[in-house]
Amino acid sequence: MTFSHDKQLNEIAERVAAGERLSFADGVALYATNDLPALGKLADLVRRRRHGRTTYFNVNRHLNPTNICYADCKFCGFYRTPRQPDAYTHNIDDSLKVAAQAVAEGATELHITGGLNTKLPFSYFTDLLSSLKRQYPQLHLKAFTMVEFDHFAHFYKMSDEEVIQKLIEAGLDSCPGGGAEIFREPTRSMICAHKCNADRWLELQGKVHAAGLKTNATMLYGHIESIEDRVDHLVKLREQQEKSGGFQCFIPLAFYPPDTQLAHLHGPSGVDSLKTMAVSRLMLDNFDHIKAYWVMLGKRLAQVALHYGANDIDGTITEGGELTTSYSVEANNEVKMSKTELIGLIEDASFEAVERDTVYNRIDRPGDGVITGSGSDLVSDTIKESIRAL
Ligand code: V47
Repeated sequence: MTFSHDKQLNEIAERVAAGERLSFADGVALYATNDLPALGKLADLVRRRRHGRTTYFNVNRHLNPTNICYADCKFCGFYRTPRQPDAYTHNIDDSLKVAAQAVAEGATELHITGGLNTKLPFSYFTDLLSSLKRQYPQLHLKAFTMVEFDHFAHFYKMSDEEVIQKLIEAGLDSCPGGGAEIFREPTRSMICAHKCNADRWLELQGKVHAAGLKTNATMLYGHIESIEDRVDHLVKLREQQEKSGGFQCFIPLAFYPPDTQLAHLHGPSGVDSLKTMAVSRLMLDNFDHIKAYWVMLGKRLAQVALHYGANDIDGTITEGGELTTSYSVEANNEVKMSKTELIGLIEDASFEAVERDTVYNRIDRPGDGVITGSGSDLVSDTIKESIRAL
């Protein structure tokens, strides 16, 4: 029996089996296949070769210090102009309260990003980090996208290196992957004209990696971009990883249209999201981790995505308590999930749930019932054999 009825997918599968790097044309061909299960199987084999049955999750909390932003991105439902009634900027005490709640809920990480707010001095951000670090030294501070770094450098007239150094001195531990959107022009200018361009986003990533920090990368898909835009985005990330090597994780972000200037669009279908997860795993051969972000995918599709190349599942996970941040594709804008529910989703998909810290060290909490293990027994000797056996 052959791997797929899609001849081109079979050829690509052979090359994946041989450990060859896929080209831009291969990425486009992967998207074009109508054999979704075979595409998923191929991504799953690569995922299992790297991680076995392990699926990581992290107990974290998002903190958005301000929603005031001048960037006016067409896809964003979060930002406000300063005069809008629900515009806000947290003072440090407000942020410390969020951190206190996060710690009480067992979080090991705070994910901090916000709007480009020209009313704030740079010291607001360094004070925020240093206060959080002083009060909660156990919390990993994953903060600020490359778009925010670019804004800091221009607006506060500092070199990139100065910005990075001052934030690290204040307590910055790593950076999230936002602001990448879609790199290729003219799409990027059509959806986020006032954000830094792709070269700048990638240049800053290189500088942050050179300073010794790990970062993540994202891609916002399912709006006005083409398949070629997406594959170009993945190839650019792969090239940057070859140069600077500090990306730990890639997160494809499914566009959620309500309350945005693109609310007339539908967002990606389930099939499109699963294809995107699988193509990301196959193209990004130098990224260890591919994350399913359930807040945008929905819990059920995020669970299925674990069979399409994702080895990490993310979104605020809590032991309880009220959360009010952000918006979600889930019914009732549900942006939280208990640890028990998340572990259940992972195990129900036949994977092993492993709690991690931000930099992928395993966390074993006594008595929390997390089953750990490499799952290497389920990994075939070689991916080639697996494909041939099908
Ligand atoms: O850059 C904005 C995206 C990003 C919408 O690094 C939207 O671990 C969908 O980067 N529909 C910010 N997406 C979030 C982000 C992230 C999320 C989870 C984990 C990590 C990580 C990073 O959210 C933005 C943009 O691409 N976004 N608006 C929307 N309407």
